[in-house]
This record gives sequence, C-alpha cells and structure tokens, in this order.
Amino acid sequence: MREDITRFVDEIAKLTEPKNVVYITGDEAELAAYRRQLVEKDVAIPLKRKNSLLFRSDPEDVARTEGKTFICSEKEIDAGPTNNWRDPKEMLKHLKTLFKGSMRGRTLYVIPYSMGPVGSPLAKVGIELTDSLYVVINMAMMTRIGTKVLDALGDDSFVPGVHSVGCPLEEGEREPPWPCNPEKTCIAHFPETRQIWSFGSGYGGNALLGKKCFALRIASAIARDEGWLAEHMLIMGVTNPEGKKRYFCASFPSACGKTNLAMLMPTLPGWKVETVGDDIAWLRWGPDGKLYAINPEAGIFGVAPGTSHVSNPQAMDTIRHDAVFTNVALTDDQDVWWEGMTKEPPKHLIDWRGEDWTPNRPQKASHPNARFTVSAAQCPSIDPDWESLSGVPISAILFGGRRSSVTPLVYEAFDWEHGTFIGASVSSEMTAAAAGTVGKLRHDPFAMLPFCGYNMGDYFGHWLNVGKAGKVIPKIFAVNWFRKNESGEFIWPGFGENSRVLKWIFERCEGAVEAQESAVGLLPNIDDLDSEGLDISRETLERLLTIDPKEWAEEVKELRSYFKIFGERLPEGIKRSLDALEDRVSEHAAP
Ligand code: GTP
Ligand code: SPV
Ligand code: MN
Repeated sequence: MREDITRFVDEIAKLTEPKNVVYITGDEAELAAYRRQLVEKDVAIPLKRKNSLLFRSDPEDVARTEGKTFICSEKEIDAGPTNNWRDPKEMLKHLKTLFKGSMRGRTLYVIPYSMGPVGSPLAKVGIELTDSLYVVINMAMMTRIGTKVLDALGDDSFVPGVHSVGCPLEEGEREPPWPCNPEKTCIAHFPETRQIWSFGSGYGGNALLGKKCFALRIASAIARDEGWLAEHMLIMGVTNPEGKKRYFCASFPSACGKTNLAMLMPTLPGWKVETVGDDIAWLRWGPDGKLYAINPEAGIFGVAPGTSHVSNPQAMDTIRHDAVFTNVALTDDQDVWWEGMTKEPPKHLIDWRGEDWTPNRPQKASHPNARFTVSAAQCPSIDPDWESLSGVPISAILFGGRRSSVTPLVYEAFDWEHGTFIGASVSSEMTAAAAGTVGKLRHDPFAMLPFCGYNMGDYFGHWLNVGKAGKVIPKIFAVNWFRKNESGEFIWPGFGENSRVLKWIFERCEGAVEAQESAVGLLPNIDDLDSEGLDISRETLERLLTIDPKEWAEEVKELRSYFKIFGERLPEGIKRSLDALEDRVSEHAAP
C-alpha cells in the first residue's frame, strides 16, 4: 500500500476513532457478505428480486442538500455567486470538530474507486473513507472499486474523500435503520487542494462521493485547469435506419429526463438508441480534433417514480436483479412499487416510511426522490463502446430543462458561442432531487448550478475557450419535453416519442434537412419533425415549434438581470450573445 494512502487513512482514523478499519477489495464474496450483514442487522430488507435490497432512509435525509453544500476556495470570488462559499481554514476547523470521534463504534471502510474505466488515460482515482455500509455497496455499483484501482493508480494522485453519517454508536447501542445527522449535515469541497469532506447525510450525491462531489465539483475545477469539460450530461449512441451511428450528450437538471433519454426506446421504426452514460460526462478533444466523451460512472442512480414498462422499459429490465432500492414502497410479496410503475397501485403496500399504505391514502407510497442503484453493465441498451478507454466521439450536445412555457420543443444554436449562451441560459422548474420548492422556476446554467466547483462566470468562459480548441465542433441544441397547456397537461408525449426530435437533430448533423432562422435560433420546419403515427394536432405542433416574441422579450429581460450576478466574471461572449438575442427578439416583435 502506498505510504501516502495509509497516512491519509491513519490520520482520519485517529480523528474519527472507528472501532476498526477495513480496506475494500471489491471482491464479490466480500460485497455479498456486506449485503447479508445489512439484512441481519435489519438495516436492509431483502427482496424477491435476486440479490436486491430495499432501504428506507430517515425522512430528514431524502435528497441532496444544496444549502449545506460548500465550495471552499481560498478566495470567495473563485466560488462565485452561485455557490455557498466558506473560508477553507475555517471550514477545516469546523470539519475537525464535526468528525472528532464521529465513527466511534463503527467500522471505517476504505474504498479506492476509479471514475472512468480502470486504466483509461481519462480516468481519475478517488479514495472514499466512509462509516456507511450502504455507501460501500452503492459505490461498488456506481464506480469501479477495490484492489484493481490501487494497482492501476501507480504514482498518480488521488482525490481524498471523507464521509461520516455522523452517528457514533455507544457500547451495546443498536444500529439505527438509517444513521444520519441532519442538523449538522455539511458537504465541503476544496477545489484547489482537491479534497472532499461530507458529514451527516447518507443519501445519494451527498454520500456517494464519486458522483457529484468528485466527478462534477472537483472534476470541473481540474477540467478548467487541464482544458477539458466535466458535465452533468448523459451520453447516448443514436443509429439511423441506414445503420449510421452518432453519439450525443445531453445536459438536463436533476430529475429532468437524462436517464430516460439515455435509455430511450425509439417509437420511430428502424432507429436505435444505446446508452453510454446517464448522468455525467467527461469530454475532451481527441487527436483527430473531435470531441470525445467518457462516462466516469459505472452504475445508475435513477429516479424510481415515473419509471415503468411503458415510460422506460430498459430501466425496468436493468433493475430485475442485483439492484438496491431506496425509499420505494414494499409490496406484500417482497417486491417494490412506486408511483407511475403501474396504472393501478397494489391494494396494500408498506410505504417508504415503513407504514401500511392503501390506495385511499393521500400520502405517496414512495418518496418522489426514491431511487434505484444498479450496475450500468446490466442495462440491455448499454453501448458496446461504453467502456472505451478513449471515449466516444460526440456529434451534438443538447441542453434542456423543465419549462412549462416559453422554450420550444427543439432548436439549434447558430454556433458554439451561441450554444454556450444557450447552456448558460437554462432555467428549469425544481424537482424533488434536491431539498427546495418543487415546481419553482430557477436558473440552472448547464444543469450545473449545484455542481460547478468554481465561479460559474469563469465556467462560461471556459466553455467559450474550449470551443476554440477543436476542429470538428459538435452542433448544440436546446430541447424541452415539458411544455404544458392551460390545464397543466404536458402537450408533448415525451419518452420514446422524443426519438422524433433525435431524428431531426441527427439529420441536422448529416446536413440532410434545412432549418429556419428565428429570433432564438434555428427551428425545424414543422413538416421536418416526423409526426407520422403520432396523435398530435397541427396546432399543438405549431405551438411547440414557434417562438412568442412577447414571452421571449420577458425571457431576455430576466436573463439580463440574472447575468448581472456574475459581474466582471461574465465573459464577453455571453454578453454579445445576449445583446444579439435582444436585438433579434425586438426585431421579431416589431409590428
Ligand atoms: P437525475 O438522476 O436526478 O440527474 O435525473 P434525470 O435527469 O436522469 O431524470 P430522469 O430520467 O430520472 O427523469 C426524471 C423524471 O422525469 C421521471 O419521473 C421521468 O418519468 C420524467 N421524465 C423523463 N423524461 C420525460 C419526458 O420526456 N416527458 C415527461 N413528461 N416526463 C419525463
Ligand atoms: C441528481 O440529483 O442530479 C442526481 C442524484 O443524479 S444525486 O446523486 O443524489 O445527486
Ligand atoms: Mn443527476
């Protein structure tokens, strides 16, 4: 074992005082023993699905807590106006008090993990120290873990991460079903020294440190320094009926459709979608001047509610076995259920809080941010090149959000600079993926609002710069599956029908179809959006594909006021695009 690793482990063990320290090897027998242990301790409920477990979290620990997530750069301005900043020295002092003795009575697990295929030149290694077995078994699916990672590390650096649920156990005290410490939750990132400390929460991105903490917040800072991009994006392969394949990335905020799009079953005959990643992409220019993407993750931590054999059959097939479920409902025959899985709910369930549930109950049976964890390799639509060491070449990048109005179904950016502006301009109605007010519209640039490890203004600038370095520049598109009518119903069917939009994007990449210039970008001609076999009126299609200059004049005003928060860090390219948009919108609005 490398001396700096044992020193790190010893130092944290001295601080947190666990009863023992265990190095995770990643061996399947070892992980199976942990799963058994979790069941024996009544922490997990075994399911009738093979090797699958159900966990119920504490009701105070159900989603990422953005208000308790901090970026601790030396200077406040380097965290920027969209992050919670803390002075690194003060934060470290605070963390030392929080973690003092926090693992008493527990085991400290050492998880070496690789973000990206082991041995890929694009992969990076982290070491998470945690006192949560739930984290161990989830990290084993979400990342590549264990001895093989240490073997491949060589002399390279690693990102240290320390995680504690903040619930020391006294002698003879029984393990609570979901240990956590919500009052003291604190998720701290040190982008300059590349460290992560997470205290008090056992849930998702708060605790599985490879995901948002490393692969986005720390990696975005590394990527800025090294000239690449760490993004909240799915990666998908799209093959047309002639057999030509292109790869797309798509950036949507949390719970806005990445997993669903990445696993989409096209309704259009002859089209095929394959999955490379469903949440995070690391992108950089290849030697041939094309943009290449790898999925740094190895698993899927997917939103359960709304997932069904109709909406996402590939996900349903992926989770048939060897899956972990958190905060879903339990059926009388030891299986899982959630809202939207079937039209009719079962007659009786145990809900996510562990209480009896019948359909007349007003409460939801599963939590809106209930999740499944599963190895991506189990996904039937997994792309043959999903673990390619050099990544897959990207033809198009899609930006989207949940907008019940204003934003059309799809449009194309004029160029990279305009595309960067589109990414920076994303707003989206909030979801249950993070603590906050569901449905409230907020700016979420590049779907990175909670995940950018440095000043978001500098991040816009980095995007503009990256675009100058490539030879084959991907096209950039905006999409919105979430337009609603006056009665609050979605007017676009979404899910598999989104293949119609993918087809138009594909054809634009091929240069096979024209687009019409509008104030906001290049829109499809209505007849070019394949609506064959779709039960949708011409009027609705027009509504989905036209721009209302009055709404957009408001949008521009709102954006101008929003971008002010970046002050001097707002790059010229964004200002230029905003001015140009304003001019075009007022021209179109003129009588
Ligand atoms: P994170 O894992 O939080 O990053 O979420 P995600 O972006 O992967 O979102 P996901 O695909 O899990 O979808 C979230 C919710 O949006 C689910 O309840 C889906 O059923 C719903 N959803 C996904 N795609 C569509 C769509 O095309 N139309 C509509 N109406 N809903 C969708
Ligand atoms: C998200 O919120 O964007 C997720 C879930 O993908 S979590 O891992 O909790 O961040
Ligand atoms: Mn996500």
